[in-house]
Amino acid sequence: MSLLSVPTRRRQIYEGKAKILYEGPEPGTVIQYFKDDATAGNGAKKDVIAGKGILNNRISAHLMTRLETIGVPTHFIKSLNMREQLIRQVEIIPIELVVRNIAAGSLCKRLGVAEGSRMPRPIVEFYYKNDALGDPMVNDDHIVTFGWADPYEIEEMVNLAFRCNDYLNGLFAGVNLLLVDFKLEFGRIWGEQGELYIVLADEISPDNCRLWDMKTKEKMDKDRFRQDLGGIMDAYQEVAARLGIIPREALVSGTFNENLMSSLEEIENELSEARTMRALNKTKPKK
Ligand code: AIR
Ligand code: ASP
Repeated sequence: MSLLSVPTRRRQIYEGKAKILYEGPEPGTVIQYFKDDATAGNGAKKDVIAGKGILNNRISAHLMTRLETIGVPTHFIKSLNMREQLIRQVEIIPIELVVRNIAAGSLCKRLGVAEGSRMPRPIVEFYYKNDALGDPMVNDDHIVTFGWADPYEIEEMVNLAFRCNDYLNGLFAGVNLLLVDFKLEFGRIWGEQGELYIVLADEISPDNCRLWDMKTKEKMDKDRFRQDLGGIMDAYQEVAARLGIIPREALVSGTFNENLMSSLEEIENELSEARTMRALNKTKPKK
């Protein structure tokens, strides 16, 4: 057992449906722990999918690191172990941004559009992040009027969401996956002079992206759980394998090879070290 996997006593800041946040080692940092819990219908449906947290931790670390390379600021600092990542402490903006390229899910239910129809341009929707209310859809007037975010913040979030969409569409298409839609959350960080930064937060994984196989249109995301299609772990593992973050040898149908996965921590941290260097060069230019 590596040192990293020995549980330590830490203060828990928050427990959500799929993740737990703990106080980080330094001020301004937080440890994000990925649970195996899956919920749908605002918690009405619940299960534990062994290994899901490990895959989502890896997939999210990978995608956030890639997004940093195109200049999208994120909360991700580095992977710590199979289930945990070090992130920047942010104040979460209570708005979920959903970007849709192809009609699916609640859009089809609400508007009677056929699942699978491609929209002429991507659609962005806002939802108020509030479990008690079931995350209702809102517009920018609601967001500003109720003080959840100001117009500049909304503009920045929408711009970042479109950049993520462009980049992730290409990245997934490269591995024969169709990015149908996805949900993003953003957070605020204040700099030393009181300046505000909006950064991508939460996670990007098959829990909050709809991903279909390009050819067969097979669903490879949380809809397998929501719609009782089975094969959730196989689908999540296939996504990770196609992205090149777990080797095909690590795939075991219906479960996962924990030993092989733990040997992959180094890969992710090589990536995040490269990212840290880029960030340093940017904030501390040589004079
Ligand atoms: N989503 C929204 N709330 C929670 C999540 N995970 C994601 C879904 C889907 C997109 O947002 O995973 O990718 C749109 O969801 P829906 O249900 O509005 O169609
Ligand atoms: N995560 C939300 C829930 O637990 C919505 C979903 O993903 O379906 O209900």
